[in-house]
Amino acid sequence: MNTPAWTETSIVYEIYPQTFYDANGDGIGDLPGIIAKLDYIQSLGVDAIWLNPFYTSPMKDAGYDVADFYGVHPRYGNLDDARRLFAEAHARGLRVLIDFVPGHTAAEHPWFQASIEGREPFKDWYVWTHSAWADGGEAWRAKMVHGMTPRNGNYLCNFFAHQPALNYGFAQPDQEWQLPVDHPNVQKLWAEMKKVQRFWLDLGADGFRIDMAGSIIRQDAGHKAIRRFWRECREEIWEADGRQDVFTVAEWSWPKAALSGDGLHADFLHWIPSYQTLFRAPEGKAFFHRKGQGDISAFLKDYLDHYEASRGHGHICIPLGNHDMSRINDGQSEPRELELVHAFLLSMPGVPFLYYGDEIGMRQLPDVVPTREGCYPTRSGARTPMQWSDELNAGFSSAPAAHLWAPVDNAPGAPHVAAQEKDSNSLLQRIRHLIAVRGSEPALRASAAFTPVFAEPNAYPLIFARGEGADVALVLFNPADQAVEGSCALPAELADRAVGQRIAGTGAVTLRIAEGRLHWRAGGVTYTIVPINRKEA
Ligand SMILES: [Ca+2]
Repeated sequence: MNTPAWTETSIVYEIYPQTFYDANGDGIGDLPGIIAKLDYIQSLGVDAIWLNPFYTSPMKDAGYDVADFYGVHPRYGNLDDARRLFAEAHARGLRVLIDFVPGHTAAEHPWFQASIEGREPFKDWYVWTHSAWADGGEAWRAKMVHGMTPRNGNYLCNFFAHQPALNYGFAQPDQEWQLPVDHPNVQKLWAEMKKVQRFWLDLGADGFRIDMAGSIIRQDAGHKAIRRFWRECREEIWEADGRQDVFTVAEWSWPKAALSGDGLHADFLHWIPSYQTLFRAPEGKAFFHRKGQGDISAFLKDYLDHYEASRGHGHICIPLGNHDMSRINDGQSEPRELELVHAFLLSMPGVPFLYYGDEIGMRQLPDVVPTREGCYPTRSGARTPMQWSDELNAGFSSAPAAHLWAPVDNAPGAPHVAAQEKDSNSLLQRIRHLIAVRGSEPALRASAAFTPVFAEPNAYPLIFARGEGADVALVLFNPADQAVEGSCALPAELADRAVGQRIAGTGAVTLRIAEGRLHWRAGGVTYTIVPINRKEA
């Protein structure tokens, strides 16, 4: 496997720094606050954390608009705090992935200001047309920003207009303003962005979640140039200077392109239409919904397509949630449903990523949350402060509520850590158990085989097998709120086995193997993870 060995059993916990824990009482979470909560994170049983950006930034996109890749925004702390966070995490056996945002900068970045002024080499570090009257033609027009600078040209932006795209070159340039990837100034940007990575690894970071990793090089049919960039990063930075365990996960969402075995180690899979059919389809049409009107087949077809093409080259990570999506708890979810989706996250191949607060069932807040720093709905309702206790501001901050970066969910019954720590059957405790099972069960390792057993269109349950040889587990999910019963033929490799004791699950589920067939009976909203062993000869 072309991934660091530690990722085989690893789970990553995503932290949104501004709303995790506020150590100095100014209403905004910070790096010392994360350090203060490392014991809690360790207690979950996760192996690593991913921090959303904490770079110097004008904060028009909550830090995804970087003004200095080598600096920490003062509201989060400073470089010494970052260094201490890495060291304190390592002391607890936790690794730290930071967000690397290679595709663009803030318009306030000194490089962009130098680019506007036409200074070498920065003049070519952003994508400019050659005249303020040239919009680049139909393919580019929509993302060209006009009339905002004195430079006689228009610049390409990636997302918001204040995020000018960095210029990694065009693999097949076809207009005069499009520079090739081997243009000397473009290559100087490549070198600089490798230097950024080396800087943070030297400071103690263990890897990167890479923002929009698939789109930094343009007109790149077959993804050859972009794979070259990430391969060079791996050779020259991630695996250089004695480093062995650096882990990178792409926000690309096309694993069969992203994972080549010699570049990026992992890719999220969430920007495909069928992802929506898993958890968030409207009107209860998601597969994981108690209405039982979902269909797993579209997602599974896409998943297997990427899985088979990328197997052995890296991990596919299916997030339940992140800072860009609505929370998995839409406000209607029951704890047993939330346990089920986490069991899915923790039983699929790849590296599971857990979004802060989902482990206690924090709710998506309605769109009344004020827009701040580019957090438009529905992002805003998923970025509210972590709920630690029933104290002031749910224990997130000692600041007056009006000073908080985002409002706290203070509805009656809003979940918090302190209460769930005391309840042995809470969602938090059940997810802790699942994390422990995931970490110790060979059949659930990241690259252990995935074999669908029963996954029919418009039907429940979903049953698949993980692992091979001596270590195989069957996993069944029945998210529908009605019992199911049935049977199907098993693949030959699985047919001559006996069902063992279940290692995780909820509700009444029975599985039986007889004469090469699997028979199941499962109550509503249930799941089971159970080893199946070869029969004694
Ligand atoms: Ca603070």
